[in-house]
Amino acid sequence: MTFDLSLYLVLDRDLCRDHSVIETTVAAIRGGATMVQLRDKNAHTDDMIKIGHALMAAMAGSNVPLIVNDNIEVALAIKAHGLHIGQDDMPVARARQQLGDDKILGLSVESESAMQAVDPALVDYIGIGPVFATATKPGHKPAIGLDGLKHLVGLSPLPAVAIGGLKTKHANAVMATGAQGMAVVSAICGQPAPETASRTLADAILAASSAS
Ligand code: TZP
Ligand code: MG
Repeated sequence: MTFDLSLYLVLDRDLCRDHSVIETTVAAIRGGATMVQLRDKNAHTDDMIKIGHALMAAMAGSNVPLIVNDNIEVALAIKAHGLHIGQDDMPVARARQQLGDDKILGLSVESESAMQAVDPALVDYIGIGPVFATATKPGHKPAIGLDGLKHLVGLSPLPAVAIGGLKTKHANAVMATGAQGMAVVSAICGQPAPETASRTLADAILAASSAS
């Protein structure tokens, strides 16, 4: 499946609060989100499958892929478009084998050594971060900054999306590193108007990518 990393919404049920994850997703896609990730570090598999089915239904016909964070069982159960794993999750080769060749596999990379170990035959895209410190992911690895992002993007054998503390004001600097897009949680989840928040982000990213 083809995909566009420009504006990648990573869901957080706690941050979504007033808007459910479903409402937030539909609004974000209307505003221009190009990828969505179901990420819920507290939910049990059964719960995630329930939400995942509802998300797949809500996103049907949008052409926006739904990626499941870290839980292959959920990804397979809901026939998601892909899976995103971190360095401490299941091995990449096993993820690819269980997922099949037609699905999207994303991998988080936080260091040069991890980037050098990426097998581009197994993975489809790289998530790089955290660019800035963020309260959304407690205990995250040290922030790499825009210079760190540029360095890792330069070493990446695959299209890369930046994550961590990213807001509209960062679009020019992030896109100038060669990243294909920005992944955000709190810049959309929990915003009073998630559709407007997404549109503002998407417009800034588009403008920045045509400039660089
Ligand atoms: N991985 C690295 S930082 C992060 C994840 C999931 C959270 C990003 O959240 P926010 O609110 O966009 O800073
Ligand atoms: Mg993980």
